[in-house]
Amino acid sequence: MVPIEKSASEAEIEGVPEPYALASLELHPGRTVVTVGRGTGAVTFGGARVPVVAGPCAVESWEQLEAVARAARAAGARLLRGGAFKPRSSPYTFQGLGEEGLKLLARARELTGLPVVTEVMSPDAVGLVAEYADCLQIGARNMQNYDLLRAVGRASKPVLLKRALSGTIEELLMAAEYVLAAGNPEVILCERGIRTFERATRNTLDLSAVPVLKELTHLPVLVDPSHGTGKRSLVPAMALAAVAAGADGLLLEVHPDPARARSDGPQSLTPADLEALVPRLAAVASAVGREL
Ligand SMILES: [Mn+2]
Repeated sequence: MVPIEKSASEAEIEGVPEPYALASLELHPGRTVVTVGRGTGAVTFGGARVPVVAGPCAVESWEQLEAVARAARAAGARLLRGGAFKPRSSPYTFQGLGEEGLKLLARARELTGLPVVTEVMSPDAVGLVAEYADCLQIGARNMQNYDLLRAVGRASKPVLLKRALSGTIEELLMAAEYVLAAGNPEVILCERGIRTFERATRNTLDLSAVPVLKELTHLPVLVDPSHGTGKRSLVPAMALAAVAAGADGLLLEVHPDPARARSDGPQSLTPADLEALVPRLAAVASAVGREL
């Protein structure tokens, strides 16, 4: 049993009515800019730029990852995503390559210079994933896994925290608070669609969460239109809308051969789709005073 550490800030936040005092904009001077990666490849979230994070849902093989990584780099993406540990809805579908997938991600970073973000599913695996990844992703299904939130809160890598399928904005901020309170100030939030009655899309992408979060927190906010819609044809429109709404970055699933993807093929862009989308995103970013 890991002892629960008291945060250093506990005293100063005493008496503060908000349940997410550290994440709150009201109690924080200015916006937080989170830097992922080091050196020339370092990418910032929460500043003037709106970086694109691209990559496959799951790392399947070196051939697949290399193709996506090269395409992502060429199209202007700044960070490579890819799942090595996959929390799948069915226990009988592809669960990821595990540590082998992490090694492939590190190899892809070496090849392209793009930092990598990948999901960590259990507190025990945080050390391992942090050895390879530049940013630790907490998946939607783990947004309220408090042991895991505390564990990444003790890590020295930035955290990308995805909103739960049925998580409210306040619950998302309280989840972020766990990471911050455990001592890690580098948290990036991600809206990825919520579960509603609507079945035309896989989830309902809550773009209003972006301006709402901007009013409530100083943390950067990403949008994932791939999981948000579940359909390739809808991803570009919602990606453009996300940038217009003030998102601090985009998370896009890209696969060299979506029809053969081992997970989330129907929502994955092809490299050509990504290449066509990026200049349009840059135009919208420019229209709202940002740049890609
Ligand atoms: Mn996926």
